[in-house]
Amino acid sequence: MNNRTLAILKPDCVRKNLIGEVLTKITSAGFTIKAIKMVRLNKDSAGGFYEIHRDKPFFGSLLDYMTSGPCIPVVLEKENAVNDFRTLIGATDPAKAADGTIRKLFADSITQNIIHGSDSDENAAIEISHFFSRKELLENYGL
Ligand code: IDP
Ligand code: MG
Repeated sequence: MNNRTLAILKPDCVRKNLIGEVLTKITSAGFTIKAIKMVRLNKDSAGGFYEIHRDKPFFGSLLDYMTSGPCIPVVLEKENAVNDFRTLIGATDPAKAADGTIRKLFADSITQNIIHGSDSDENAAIEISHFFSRKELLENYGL
């Protein structure tokens, strides 16, 4: 499926009361919200999600951040969803993100950078299943 990606409105996005503004940026850019909920990650689930970064020096602070409060996983649909969404959110480090991107507009630091976006179609499918079971996608969201 090349038309879906997983976004996460990260805990700083929720804390800063930016849920509405960020979702408006996303839908204004042509994405459709297909599934959404608020969840609190624990260290195990956040560690599983970011398994690829386990050996990085920032892994501990990444887990502290991602478990610091509720976050909002969102399944988004659009043609070329993965690449277009990465463009919309901007570079990992907000200081390096292009003008008008979500991270440039709203993020404070390279760790607390407001939002996640999948980096490939394969990872989008894996990441969607991290938050939404097949049964849930079918029964709650008609996906
Ligand atoms: P991405 O979110 O733009 O795909 P990744 O390299 O996959 O960036 O890193 C995952 C998350 O880990 C980032 O969004 C950010 O929250 C955090 N992170 C990445 N690189 C650094 C770093 O160099 N220092 C601190 N935190 C980082
Ligand atoms: Mg990444």
